[in-house]
Amino acid sequence: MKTLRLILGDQLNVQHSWFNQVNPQVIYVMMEVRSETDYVLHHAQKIIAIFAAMRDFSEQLKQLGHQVIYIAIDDADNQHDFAKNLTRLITQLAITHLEMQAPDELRVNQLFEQFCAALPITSTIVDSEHFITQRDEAAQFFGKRKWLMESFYRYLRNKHQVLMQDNKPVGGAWNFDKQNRKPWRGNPVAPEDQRKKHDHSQLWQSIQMQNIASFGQAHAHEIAWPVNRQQALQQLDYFLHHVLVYFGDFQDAMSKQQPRLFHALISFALNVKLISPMEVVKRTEIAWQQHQLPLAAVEGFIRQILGWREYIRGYYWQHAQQLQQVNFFHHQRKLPQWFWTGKTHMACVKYCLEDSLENAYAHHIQRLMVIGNFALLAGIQPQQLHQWYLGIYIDAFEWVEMPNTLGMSQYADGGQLASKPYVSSANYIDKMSDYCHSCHYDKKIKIGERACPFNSLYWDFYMRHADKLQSNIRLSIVYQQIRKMPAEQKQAIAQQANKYLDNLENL
Ligand code: FAD
Ligand code: DLZ
Ligand code: SF4
Repeated sequence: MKTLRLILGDQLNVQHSWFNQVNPQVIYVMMEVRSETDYVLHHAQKIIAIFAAMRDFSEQLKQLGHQVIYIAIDDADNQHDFAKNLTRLITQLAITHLEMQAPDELRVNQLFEQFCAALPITSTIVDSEHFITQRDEAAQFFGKRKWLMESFYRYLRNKHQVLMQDNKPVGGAWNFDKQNRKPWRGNPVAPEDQRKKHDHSQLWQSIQMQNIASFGQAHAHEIAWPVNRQQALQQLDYFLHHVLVYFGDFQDAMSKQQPRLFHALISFALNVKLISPMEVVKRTEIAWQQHQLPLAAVEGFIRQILGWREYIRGYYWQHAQQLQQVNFFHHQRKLPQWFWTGKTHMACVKYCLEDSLENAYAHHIQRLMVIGNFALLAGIQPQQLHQWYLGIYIDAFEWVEMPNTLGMSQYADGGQLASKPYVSSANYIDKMSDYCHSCHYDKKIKIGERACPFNSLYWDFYMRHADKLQSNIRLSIVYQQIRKMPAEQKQAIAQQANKYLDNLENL
């Protein structure tokens, strides 16, 4: 049986059982195709890093003795479509069997299901051997119950005996999140970016020669994202041994001095499968023992990987079809033009957008509590925002980006993923960051020329959507406060908010 095995750009898992043996009857194929570069407008660094990682991976496989066909973006016979390139190779090489690893995205999954069904040869889709859970494990776990990350996380801690002792959580509690919400005021000093920069200017040139549209800063001569397993493990080890100690405390902090703060910067490596979530968890447990790290930091970090990441994936596979259209609040406003330039007077949004455009990265709280917060308060059409998030972040693949954007950040699924909308006024942003000092707007003011837009928009959001939200028990304090507000104050807030909403482009 002459077998062709397709490896996608986010399936760079050298530990996959496919590669245990060299088989002369097996040919691997990888391809840089316009169907993938163009399905959304991508950040330049994302295209460069994916192609660089794919190229590195194919070389690694060749060195291990495997046969690999690599179709580069500028190859003359590249038809820029998975199905077309595969069809050509199947005929040219007289292939009798096709294999691929299960894709992580519904669009690509459907494409291959249709393609394989119409093939005159046999085909098999195998597991990608990356995730800790099966696609439908969360759906089976919850059944008809309300989805809640914490319960799935506890189930996985138990199932895989992570941070467990005598079947109880170590430290006597499952979750130490309350200890994890400190602002950062410059102490301890945040770590320098230790990642080795690599030069991919030539690759960037060939991408540009193909007129592939992109945005954001390419910085092709100094790409910092790990493009092979060795670089990814180096970054992970550096984080575990030098940075994790502060991760818990400052997980939610934001600073214009130090955009990355104490985050791991491993999402790209994880999502293209250079490293696996279980090995990250295991290495974290070992680092905890070796360095006697604070349990709150270790548990908080493990919860992101074992808890959130697996939960989000399960949620995606259960809801992917509906998520394409959800819009619980019927928000229809256009994404302001300055999302692509960072040119807004709101300092917090400006810094977070600039970080994102510069590095194809912003950390979780910047994505959730500044950019996403603003978009939800401003009533931006959620799918437009989803396209933006999918394009800009180095780690953005639909299975993880879409539930985070539409579910967690925009509450567009009506609260199936999150138990309340993640919105705030200036208060929270000021508490957790140093953004407000340099802002054109005044964080303390709700009404008036220089009033911080987050303030009026926050209250207006809850007043506008009272019919949908006021019965939510987690929002009872908010609605108590609204009920106590004098009518004139409510009116003034609504007027101020409308002024801003009518003028989003100039905020
Ligand atoms: P750290 O903060 O150091 O966390 C460690 C790891 O935990 C991350 O690498 C990631 O693998 C995992 N993790 C943490 N939170 C989440 C989460 N909510 N969902 C899934 N995994 C999580 N993450 C992506 O990987 N891809 C995305 O496209 C993406 N889009 C997002 C969009 C929005 C609106 C929001 C609010 C969050 C999004 N996230 C996404 C989650 C999170 O912001 C990133 O995983 C994180 O910022 C990556 O940086 P890091 O590796 O430094 O993470
Ligand atoms: C994101 C991306 C890009 C930009 N380019 C390619 C590509 O040329 N070839 C490829 O195999 N994969 C690419 N990817 C990643 C795919 O979009 C990803 O594999 C699918 O979305 C499935 O998750
Ligand atoms: Fe953001 Fe308002 Fe603070 Fe300005 S004052 S940085 S807009 S929260």
